[in-house]
Amino acid sequence: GFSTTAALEEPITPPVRVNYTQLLIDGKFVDSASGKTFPTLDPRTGEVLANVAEGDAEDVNRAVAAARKAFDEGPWPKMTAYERSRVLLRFADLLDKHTADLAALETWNNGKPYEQALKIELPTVSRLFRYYAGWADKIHGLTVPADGPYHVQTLHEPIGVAGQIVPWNFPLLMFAWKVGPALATGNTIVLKSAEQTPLTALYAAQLLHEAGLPPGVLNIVSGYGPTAGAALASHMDVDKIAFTGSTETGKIIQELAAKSNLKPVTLELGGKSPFIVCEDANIDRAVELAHFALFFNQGQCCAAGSRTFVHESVYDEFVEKAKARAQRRKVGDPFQKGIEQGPQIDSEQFEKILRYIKSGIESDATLECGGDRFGSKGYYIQPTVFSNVKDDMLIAQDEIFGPVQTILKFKEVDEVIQRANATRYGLASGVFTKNLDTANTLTRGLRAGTIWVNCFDVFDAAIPFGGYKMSGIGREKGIYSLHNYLQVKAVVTALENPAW
Ligand code: TXE
Repeated sequence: GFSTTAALEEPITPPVRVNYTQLLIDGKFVDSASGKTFPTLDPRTGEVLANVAEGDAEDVNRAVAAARKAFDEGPWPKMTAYERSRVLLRFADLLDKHTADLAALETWNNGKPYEQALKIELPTVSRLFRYYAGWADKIHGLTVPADGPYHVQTLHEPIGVAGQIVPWNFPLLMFAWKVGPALATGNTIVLKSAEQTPLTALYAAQLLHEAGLPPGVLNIVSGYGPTAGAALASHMDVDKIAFTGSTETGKIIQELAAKSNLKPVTLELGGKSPFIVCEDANIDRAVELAHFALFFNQGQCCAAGSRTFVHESVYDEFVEKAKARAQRRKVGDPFQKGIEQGPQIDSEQFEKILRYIKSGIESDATLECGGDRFGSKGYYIQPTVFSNVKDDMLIAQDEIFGPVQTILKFKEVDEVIQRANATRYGLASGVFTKNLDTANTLTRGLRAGTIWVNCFDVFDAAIPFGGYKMSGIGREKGIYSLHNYLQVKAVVTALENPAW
């Protein structure tokens, strides 16, 4: 029951222009060494939005050299932590001032609803920088009571030049998760944005410089993974690499890090997160939350609740309501008011999702609604719901990364724990129950980095996030992320007078 809206055929002109398209190296916007550019697209139409400087190994070399110099010669790592925090706070204020333009550019380049970018994501980004500004001057080591006549202390020092590779699903938020803790701890950075969405990282980095960031501290190289990304991961002068993206690419990153200089690696990878609805749950709320857990951001969330397990006693009612909710989902031009779902990011993801939908239809799963593209232009997909999904079906195993909800049936709590854990992933889980004992059994039994109980996608800056198993290594956000960017130095000083 979908029809193409006029807005889909005639995209709304966004209230913003593309302001920066060059690489940002040593505080200056520059062309790539090769002079090459690549097109970045408007996912509403697939048309070219802007041509962006294409960085590769040589540009990564230039950027790393600038970051190295800024680290070794300062002032950034040697500045008082209070001064660093002031830069981050001024940046957060600038983000708030530019929030409408940044949100519009994010929507234009990514396809996410403008209201979502404006009201949810941008405030989360500036909040995160304020959170890490608060940490900057509260990082300190320990005095250690060792045996013998020694005074022992640990110094927590910045790790050096951080390489950061981010994906396209939340371009600014992923920029924030990476850049916030690395700057608060006094590191310098070379960040490679995703080739699909290079624009807002350049804009934000420019604002950081306006806030007083010294040149060379944050360098942005736009470009492709196998060229610019691989050069960064394998660079001998990069001291740490942080990556968010697919599990396949995460393996490559770790391999490149190992084969070069053994730089420590943090990885935030894919997921197939269970969303478990117990028999005592408030069904209407569970339906709404399960819908949000899967369909938010066009289904392009690493934490998406992409296996909806529903207790058999409420299964039929749940499926009926989940289908009705998906059919009510407002799909259309993301700049239009009230739109809940825009286009997928690009043709590759669009085709991938349609292939999974086809595989679901060809299996014994029941297609409740959706199942095809939406409209005839751009990368829009109908909100799709499958019921009667079995654990061994491809749609229940692989990360689809699109608006495709799969609903499975369960009977016992122990059984659902075992089935929920029977995946190579372990990123997040949702648990919906009013029974405290059931909730406790599930939160202890599920093997995942985050368990949301009677809520989902709560991404406060203070809450650590990351994966068990093949969903990743390490944690981002909160106090945990600071440690990704710190070295521990033990200083052992002999005491002259053993009596001390
Ligand atoms: O991811 P890639 P893609 C999942 C999701 C999606 C699938 C593929 O299932 O359908 O991954 O998406 C850079 N060396 N997620 O192809 O390739 C790349 O340029 C160094 C989950 O977009 O992992 C980009 O900046 N870097 C996810 C970043 O890696 C390389 C978010 C992510 O791209 C590289 C995105 C290489 N050899 C996709 N190859 C999440 N966890 O949220 C690519 N890159």
